[in-house]
Amino acid sequence: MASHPASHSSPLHKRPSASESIGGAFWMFAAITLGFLAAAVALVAFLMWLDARGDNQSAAASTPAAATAHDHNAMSGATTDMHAHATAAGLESYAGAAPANAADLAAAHKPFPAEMPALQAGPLAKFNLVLTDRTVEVAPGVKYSAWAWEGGAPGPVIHVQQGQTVQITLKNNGAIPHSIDFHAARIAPNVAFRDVMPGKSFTFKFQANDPGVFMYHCGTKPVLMHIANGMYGAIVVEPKPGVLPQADKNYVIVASEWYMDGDGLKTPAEFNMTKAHARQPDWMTFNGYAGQYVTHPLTADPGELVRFWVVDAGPSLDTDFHVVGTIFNTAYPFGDMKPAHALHGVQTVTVPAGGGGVFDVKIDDPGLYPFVSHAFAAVDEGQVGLLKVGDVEGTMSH
Ligand SMILES: [Cu+2]
Repeated sequence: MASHPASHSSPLHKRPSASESIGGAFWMFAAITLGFLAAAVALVAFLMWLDARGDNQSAAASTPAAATAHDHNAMSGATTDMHAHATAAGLESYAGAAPANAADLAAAHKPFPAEMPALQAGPLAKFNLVLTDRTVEVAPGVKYSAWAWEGGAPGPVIHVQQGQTVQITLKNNGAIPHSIDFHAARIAPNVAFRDVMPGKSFTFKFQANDPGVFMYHCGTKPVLMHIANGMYGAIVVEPKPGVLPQADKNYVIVASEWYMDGDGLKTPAEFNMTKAHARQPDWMTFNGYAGQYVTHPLTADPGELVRFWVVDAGPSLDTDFHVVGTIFNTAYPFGDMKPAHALHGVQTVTVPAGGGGVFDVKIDDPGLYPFVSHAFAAVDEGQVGLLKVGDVEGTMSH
């Protein structure tokens, strides 16, 4: 794990402001969190930033996180400590579990593509979705025996334009019946969302008249288990042209929780219903893998309009979406895309389980801007990424 020269973190030093003076505690939390995620270089940047401020108190308090980042064995020790005080009947936490080579695994991980795919031309957009039982990774070295999609969890991002007819073909390659429920549809669920037997396919259509970003998921009972096992994804119904300002970058983020019966390091973990009912996840992720956009940041150029299309798949916890270092220029709470209903200049917006939200930011100063669920247990458990604005260094990917 290489350390990086001080100059790499210089964008973080720019323009000290009043907001930085109240941000010390926040950055301490962020540093600790990123340590668990083995985002060593981001940490180094944070620590250098703290050092540069001459804030001895903050720097001293961050030392354990720094040790964690530089010493894999120390990381394992921290994990053990975390377990010790998080044990209750049936609720032992595996949050933060990590193998010795977690940092290497995080760097080698191919991130889920957050970039919104292109539209299909014409009035009909067709999509093939394949459900399958497979092992996925939800954090570096942490395996989970999922009911998911060919590509893992979440399922592929579906992008259509308001007014298009959407044709979905669901193929069930899993071992038990599954189904698919599209929140973007106004359609009889007993017909369109019915169970599909193993080995069978089912096709249905709906017209995407309501713009926004919506969840799709398996709706077979117990739904809690089917969603928690990975059977969810996002569909973006883009408003008709001219309704929204043109975005330079469009990123789709699906938040979710993982409830595990083991740490997943040696053998894949499986679903734990007791924890799911208690709403005590082990990991919380953006696009299925803890901290993947810390090591592989999303990018934008300074001054570009970046639009986040966020779905919270749950199954049970909300996501409080926030971008550190900026303020939403425009927020479309709940995915209501009417410009007259939008909010401006707000800091954090809740995306409810089973709901969506759309967020525009425009950042002029180059730097690394974390995006998080600001319900901070979620950050510790993996709902954190970086938006890299401009040509700055200081990430794990280089
Ligand atoms: Cu299912």
